[in-house]
This record gives sequence, C-alpha cells and structure tokens, in this order.
Amino acid sequence: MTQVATKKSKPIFKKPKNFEVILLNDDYTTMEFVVEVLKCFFNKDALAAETIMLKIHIEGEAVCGAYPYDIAQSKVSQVIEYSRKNEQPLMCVLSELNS
Ligand code: TYC
Repeated sequence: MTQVATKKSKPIFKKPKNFEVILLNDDYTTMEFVVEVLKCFFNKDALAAETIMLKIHIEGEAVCGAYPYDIAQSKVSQVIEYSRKNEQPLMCVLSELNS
C-alpha cells in the first residue's frame, strides 16, 4: 500500500494495481506444452489447464492469473525463458487491471 498525505494530512491508502498475465495463441507451440506451462507456472489443475489452453487456441488469448506487478512480470519472463529453452514460440504478456 502507498500512503499519500492530503492537505489535511489525512492518509489515503491506494490499492496496489494488479496485472493480468495473458498467454497468446500461435500455430506452432504444442497444446501439451501450454497445458504444462499452465500447471507449472499458474498452478492450474489438469482440467483448468486444458480449458484455458483450448480457450487460447480458439479465441486467440486468455488470462492465466492476476498478480502485483513484480510477480506478474516475473511469470512473463519465466514462461518465455522456459518456452525458448524448449524451442517453443509461446508468447506471454502483461495487461494492467483496475487503473
Ligand atoms: N494453436 C496451437 C496449436 O494448434 C496450440 C496453442 C494453444 C498454442 C495455446 C499457444 O497459448 C497457446 N498447436
């Protein structure tokens, strides 16, 4: 929480922003790999991971979780690094919530 003083010195507590982590569809990443990523990095069970993967495959993208900035950014980096190490082009991005 960030505390900001007003003229009357009444503290205002600003709610920290959350950031959505979004996985994007592509034509080359395997479905099995995306399911593995959703289980390992976003703690999804097998059914949720399969459902989210299919949503991305059909609609082009899906939200995998919402976190404070540092955690969201670290998930994006970890997913991209893990994908490249496994020779998959999977892309993961951030989107700001509750501005
Ligand atoms: N479209 C991919 C395929 O047909 C599967 C896929 C799903 C890729 C989700 C990326 O985030 C993704 N192999």
